[in-house]
Parts: sequence; C-alpha cells; structure tokens
Amino acid sequence: MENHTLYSYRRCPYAMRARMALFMARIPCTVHDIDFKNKPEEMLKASPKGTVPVLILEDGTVIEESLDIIYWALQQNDPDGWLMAQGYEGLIAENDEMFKAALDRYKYPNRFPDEDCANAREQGLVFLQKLNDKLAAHAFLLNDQKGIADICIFPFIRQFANVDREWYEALDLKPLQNWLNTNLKSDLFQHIIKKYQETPYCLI
Ligand SMILES: N[C@@H](CCC(=O)N[C@@H](CS)C(=O)NCC(=O)O)C(=O)O
Repeated sequence: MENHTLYSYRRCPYAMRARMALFMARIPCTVHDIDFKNKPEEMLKASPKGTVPVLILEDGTVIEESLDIIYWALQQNDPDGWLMAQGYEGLIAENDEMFKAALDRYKYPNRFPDEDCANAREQGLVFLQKLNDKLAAHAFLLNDQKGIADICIFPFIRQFANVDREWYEALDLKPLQNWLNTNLKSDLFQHIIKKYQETPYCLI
C-alpha cells in the first residue's frame, strides 16, 4: 500500500473528481472507501468537518477540499496541461455553488422542509443549457480537449441526469448529453468508478 491516504466514497461527485485528478497525475495512494455512518476516527482526527475526499500526504499534510486535492495532484504532474487552461475557475464555482444547490433541492427536497423546491429542476436546467451552448461550439467545456472543468463538473451532471432519466433524455441538449456519455465511458472515469471488493485499495 502507498503512503498517501485518500478517504473517499465511491459515488460522491467530489471524491470522483479528486480520484480522477490523482489518477491522471499517476499519484499512488491508498484509498479508504468510507461508510458515512461510521466515519474512520483517523479521518475525523485529520479533518473534523467529516466530508470526503480528504487526502493525507505521506508527510502528514492534510488536504480536505476536492479542488485543493486536484490542484495539488496536478501541480505534481499535469500530463495534459490541465492547469494551463484559461477560464475554468468561474465555471467550476458556478457548478459548486448555484448548480449544486439546485441539484440537492431537486434530488433531496425533503432535506429542505422550509423551502419550496418546486423550481429546483428548472434552476439546474439553466446551468445545463449554459454548458450545452459551450459544448455546441467545442467537444469539451473549455475547448476540444478534456480538461479540469470537465472532470470537476460532469460527476454533478451525472447525478442530476439520474434523478429522472426519462426527463433528462428527452431534453433537446444533444451536445451536453453526448459530452456526459463520452465522459462516463472514458477510461479515466471507468477506472475510478470500479467497485473494489476490499477497502483500502490502491488507486494506481
Ligand atoms: N467542499 C467539499 C464538499 C465535499 C462533500 O460535501 N462531500 C460529501 C459527500 S458527496 C460528504 O462527505 N458528506 C458528508 C456526510 O454526508 O456525512 C469538497 O469539495 O471536498
């Protein structure tokens, strides 16, 4: 087992994007797939906020936000120059703030008993349309190459699409739907979404 430790959860979109960046950067680490109802004590000691992903480096440094893990990983090794791209920060922030809020209210309205969540799907759709406009002009979000914006955002679009597959498939957003399928079928995603019988496991 390797000495960098990642606390993760297979289906968490933040953990997915961190695993994709770590794999892209070929950083060996030992991945603990956690049980939310029984979070490991070592993880909570390192990062009391209790969310995944959390990366603990060999020297004890704790990186406890998915974007910080991604930036750290790509600073070590960025084979396709993802950090050189221009203009990804704003789009990722829009995903993580506005779109994620709409996704949660659409997917889990009973977690927001004091709010009217009836418009959440429409609010999310505005972001889908914005991405679709970009994807009508080039194959990936920033240009014709997959990059940091794509891996940071598509795990959330996947969740949104899966809430009501029939509704999503009927949308007139072909470039977006093709982009999501391409990302889901990619070797990168297939590798990080594999089910392991045992935890911890080695990501590389
Ligand atoms: N801002 C954090 C968000 C991470 C996050 O919210 N992860 C969720 C899972 S998708 C979590 O760990 N929730 C803790 C819980 O449900 O107890 C990041 O980017 O790493």
